[in-house]
Amino acid sequence: MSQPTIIILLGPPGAGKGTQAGLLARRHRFAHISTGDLLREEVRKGTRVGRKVGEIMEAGELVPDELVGDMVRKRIVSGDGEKGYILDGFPRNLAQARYLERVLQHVTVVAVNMDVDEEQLVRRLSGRRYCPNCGKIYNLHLSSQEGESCSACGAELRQRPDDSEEVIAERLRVYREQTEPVIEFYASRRNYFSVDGNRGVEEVAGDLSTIVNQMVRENSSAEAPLRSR
Ligand code: B4P
Repeated sequence: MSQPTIIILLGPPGAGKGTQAGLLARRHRFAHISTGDLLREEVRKGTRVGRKVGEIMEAGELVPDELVGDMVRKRIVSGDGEKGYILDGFPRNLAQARYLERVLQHVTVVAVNMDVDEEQLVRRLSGRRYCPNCGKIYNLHLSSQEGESCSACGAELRQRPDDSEEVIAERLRVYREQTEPVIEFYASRRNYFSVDGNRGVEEVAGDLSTIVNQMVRENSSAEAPLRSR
């Protein structure tokens, strides 16, 4: 059996990482690991850690590296992604990138940066809504969206607390300061790609699928098992 491929989606908040990771995971039968979703689940459970995480996210800051790194490592070594994993939102700073490199050995890592203009990011984030009942994501600026209720279950849509104008500005500042250097980290390694994320969802998905197909093909002859430490 070939070893799993790890696809890392890089890009600023609102670049469409979550949207594209979901599509790619379904189309290519990869496991989708979204650190944002894992953290929001922790908040929803209302644990002590969850309450602390909630405060950090609502301020637009990054949650401590050890907590997020451990969540990702556990999920990868669980082995649920037979073909591979799509990492959405991780790594978000250089410490997380170095951690991932340390824990994953003999695994093909592919990093794809989704490049999107700032004006477009703010528009997307401020228009994002979610269904508190079934979790479906919407965007008020996408023409297919009508009204403010969920087309799947009818619940009233909500805005994430970190999608307010003030918090968006802080998240973009944190991105420029801490996450942008991660692009350089991967650009100097093998298997780095960049796609124009300003286009429509399907166009971007087409480019990403081409990359995934190419990398899975190249990786299919590898025999080494996934190793983590
Ligand atoms: P995340 O949940 O990762 O979310 P995001 O960066 O806001 O959005 P993403 O890029 O996934 O955009 P999406 O597809 O939803 O992070 C939230 C917070 O969690 C962080 O601020 C931080 O506090 C914490 N966190 C997460 N990971 C962490 C880590 N590793 N370390 C520390 N802290 C961490 O798209 C946005 C909107 O645009 C949607 O409404 C979508 O419908 C729309 N859209 C998508 N693609 C589009 C397109 N092509 N055209 C038009 N609209 C589009």
